[in-house]
Amino acid sequence: MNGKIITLNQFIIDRQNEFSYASGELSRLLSDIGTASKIINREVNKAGLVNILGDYGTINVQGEEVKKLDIYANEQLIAALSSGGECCVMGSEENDDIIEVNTEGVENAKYVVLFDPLDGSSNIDVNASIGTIFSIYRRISDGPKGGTVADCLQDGTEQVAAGYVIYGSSTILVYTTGHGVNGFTLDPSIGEFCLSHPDIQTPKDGKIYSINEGNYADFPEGVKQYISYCKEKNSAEARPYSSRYIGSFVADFHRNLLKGGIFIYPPTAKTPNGKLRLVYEVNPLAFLIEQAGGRATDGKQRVLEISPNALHMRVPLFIGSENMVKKAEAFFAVEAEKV
Ligand code: P6P
Repeated sequence: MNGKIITLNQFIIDRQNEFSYASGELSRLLSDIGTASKIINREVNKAGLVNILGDYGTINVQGEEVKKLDIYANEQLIAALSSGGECCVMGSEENDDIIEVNTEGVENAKYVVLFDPLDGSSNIDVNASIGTIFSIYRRISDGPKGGTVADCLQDGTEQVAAGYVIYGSSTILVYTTGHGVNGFTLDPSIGEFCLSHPDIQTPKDGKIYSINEGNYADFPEGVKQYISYCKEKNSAEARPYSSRYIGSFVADFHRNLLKGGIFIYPPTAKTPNGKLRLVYEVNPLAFLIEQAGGRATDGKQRVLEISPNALHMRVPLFIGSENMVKKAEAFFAVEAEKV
């Protein structure tokens, strides 16, 4: 990159001719998400110091204890997206129902944003990486009021943009508008996300598998057999692979995106449809991994082609390096046929 600093906002503007539909509005929307994530980052970095740790005391729609940072991150994103004027409706992991936006007096807001404001929040208190995930669609409902549930339940193939922010040893924003995947590292000294990972392509093969083996007893037989395959000694095929599982989807995804690997959250007795949510966790990262040359399925079909039937719908997930996901699907399919 010949040492020239390219900020996120410069990059968005330079590339906005890539999307024909309301390009200026989408640029502003992406920039607003970048700004909100800088504010979230500031609080995440202070979490150990400021009394915002600990459980907020409420239980969210997922039945999980809500940490104060979840609420804070949710509020920051809702505020940024509500005031920007580009968004007509939102969906959040933290809100049971859609969040309508008052679009009266606003040139009809053209976009829909779904997000998980702070994924992996159980890791907040132990200083492990956590992340924000977002997914952007065109509005399909007619104005003039705010958007509808139908706007929020479009197939993943309809996404116009998607990305995540990982709050880790550094804070990195990774996004796509369907023309490749690019990553930007926050430089705190200038308060800007700067292009650091241009045109990310994920390796077709990898040596890392990410799955919570604590649920092994409940896994489908095909998944158990794939795990055994990962553990087998076969030096010609660089096996056994390494097991890496942080318990924070964005962190596990980001490592596998850059190094190659597979992340699996299969059906279990406790989560018969898997744990991860299709609309605001799986679809955005599936859009990214396909743009980076990888693959994302529920073990059978592309997750981007699964039609959401509810805002918090869960799906099983196999995501990562194309050849690894295909191998896992083969084991999964053989055993599924026997059932
Ligand atoms: P388990 C965090 O709560 C999360 O939604 C993802 O970030 C993470 O990958 C997954 O759950 C971890 O779930 O059941 O392995 O603890």
